[in-house]
Amino acid sequence: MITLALSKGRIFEDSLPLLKAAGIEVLEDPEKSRKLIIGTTRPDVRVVLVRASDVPTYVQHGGADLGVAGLDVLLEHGDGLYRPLDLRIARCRMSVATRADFDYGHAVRQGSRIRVATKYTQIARQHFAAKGVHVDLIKLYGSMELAPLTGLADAIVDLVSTGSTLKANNLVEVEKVMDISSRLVVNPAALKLKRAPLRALIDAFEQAVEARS
Ligand code: PRT
Ligand code: MG
Repeated sequence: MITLALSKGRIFEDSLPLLKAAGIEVLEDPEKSRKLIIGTTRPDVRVVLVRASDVPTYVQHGGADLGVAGLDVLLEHGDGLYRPLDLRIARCRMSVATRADFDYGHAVRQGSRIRVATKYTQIARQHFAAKGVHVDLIKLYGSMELAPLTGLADAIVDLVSTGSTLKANNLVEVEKVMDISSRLVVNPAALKLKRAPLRALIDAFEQAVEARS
């Protein structure tokens, strides 16, 4: 049995066409069913539904053989996964945003100090360290847009897609940190034990990604 970990929402939706190209269709709609394990048209392939940020944990510890997770989630999780393939789905960018009246250019001079609220502390720490800026990181789990508006922080580091969430909260995107897309990650031990079927699946995904771009 091959177990694929996906999260509900955009990653699940965007993975469906890739699965289909690999000859796999899921037998249930996770938005309608409460099931966490979903069968597929391939009797030896099943999908487990987990929180987006739990995908690397499932794959790393063998709860799933492979999974799809955003680069943001993978960078925050750290190492321990074989990361073979950029699926180019669920694309967005990681950016710094501030209030419009905040002088970001002045705040990020070499040696200065800035307060940044984010869910993505590893990515943010790395980004400001590379600029030589001291950063006081404030870990949040959601509604980051509130932080600059309430005075909790000078800036946020968050994912941006259309930009409408920032706009609705009068925040300005002042710097792109990196482009984000989702990756197929594989458990290294599973890749040895189930080499042939996993390799075939990864190759099929790869061809589907190539065909779409
Ligand atoms: O929701 P949950 O806490 O379970 O987990 P999650 O939020 O990590 O999952 P999900 O499904 O929302 O996101 C899964 C992955 O999709 C992320 O890890 C990203 O790699 C990717 N992705 C792509 C996004 C977006 N686009 C995106 N726009 N993830 C989140 N957003 C959010 C963003 O955080 C912000 O709040 O959408 C808002 C901004 O959107 P715009 O269009 O207003 O700019
Ligand atoms: Mg979400």
